[in-house]
Amino acid sequence: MRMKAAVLYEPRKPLVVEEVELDPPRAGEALVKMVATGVCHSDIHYYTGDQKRQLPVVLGHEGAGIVEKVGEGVTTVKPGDHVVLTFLPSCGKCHWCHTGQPNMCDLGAKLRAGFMIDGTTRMHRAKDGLDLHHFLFVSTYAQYSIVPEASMVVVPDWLPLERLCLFGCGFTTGFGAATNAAHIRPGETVTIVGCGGLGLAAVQGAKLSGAGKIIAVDVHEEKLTLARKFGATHTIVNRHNVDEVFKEIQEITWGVGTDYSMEFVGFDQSDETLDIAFRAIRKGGTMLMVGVGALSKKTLPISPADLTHWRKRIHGVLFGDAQFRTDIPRYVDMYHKGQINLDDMVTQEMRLEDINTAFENVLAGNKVARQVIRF
Ligand code: CXF
Ligand code: ZN
Repeated sequence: MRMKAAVLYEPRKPLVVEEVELDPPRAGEALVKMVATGVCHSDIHYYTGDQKRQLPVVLGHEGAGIVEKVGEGVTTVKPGDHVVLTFLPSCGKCHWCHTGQPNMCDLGAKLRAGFMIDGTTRMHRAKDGLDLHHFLFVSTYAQYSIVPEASMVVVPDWLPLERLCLFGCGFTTGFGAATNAAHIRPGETVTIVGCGGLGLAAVQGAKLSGAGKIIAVDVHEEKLTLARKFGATHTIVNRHNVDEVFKEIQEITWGVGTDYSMEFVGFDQSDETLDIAFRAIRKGGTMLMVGVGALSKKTLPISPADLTHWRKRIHGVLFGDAQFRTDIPRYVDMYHKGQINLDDMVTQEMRLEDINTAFENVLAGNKVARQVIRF
């Protein structure tokens, strides 16, 4: 079938929205009509070329849509089902899925190649048949996508997919970092560095967990205004002076530091943002590294002696350490009840044709929490 997709041919060159031929779903796959996709900041690593992928590629990994057709052997989704596409697959069969770590599923090893699980592509440029690569098995910057059963979670059909799509990556990552990985208890304190889509979801998770102090740090005042709306009790503008930020955190916590810090800065991650997160925590506190920084960066600005002397912990968190097959339906229910606010996280809605503007907005940093493309 023919559809439109946004294709990245070269790093930093505008994506081309063009006609693409899509093959039918094979065994274990489904054809999904995309209804909405969030523009997650992680795509920018591939756009800038900091992280390499096979090109040309159809990016996008925070989508939701409706199943139109299923391939052989598919049993957990059927035509008509509304689904959230998850940026990580979970086969339900491997060691990791069986030990409560679906974010570590063995299928993840096949994501980097840019093909479907069987090592082939379903997407070809319409005008000449040129093969296109998939992204994280979901390629959501397209009107339709072939998606493995392992990367779909069925959701109710009466809630807007323009909001539920955020559960496919950003919301689950940030909210899960606060509630699964940190497991914040009532009265505990947290510093959140970076208040984009993930950081704001973490603020919501911290608030719902009953955190005593939620200190949000960002370079952009607009994002701190949003953070306060979602429940931050204190906000600090990072004016690129770590000592100043540290001093403010010390004052807010009466010289103790926070129980947790979480770093969500992503492609702008730097020694500065990591240093803030490390210094923010108290003796024995835990720093969670959630945002994915540049692959080229190989060092942390942290003195091993300080780590030991202060008995601090550093913990990597992937996809919010979520049990996403059961957590996403739980979050859907919380959204339905008004406990989770997705509506105010979406600061712009756009069309697929606006994808390059959306990327520019992400790079500008101050303009958005989450942009959603509606098909
Ligand atoms: C990222 C993790 C690294 C690959 C791309 C997606 N996660 C969320 O944005
Ligand atoms: Zn993402």
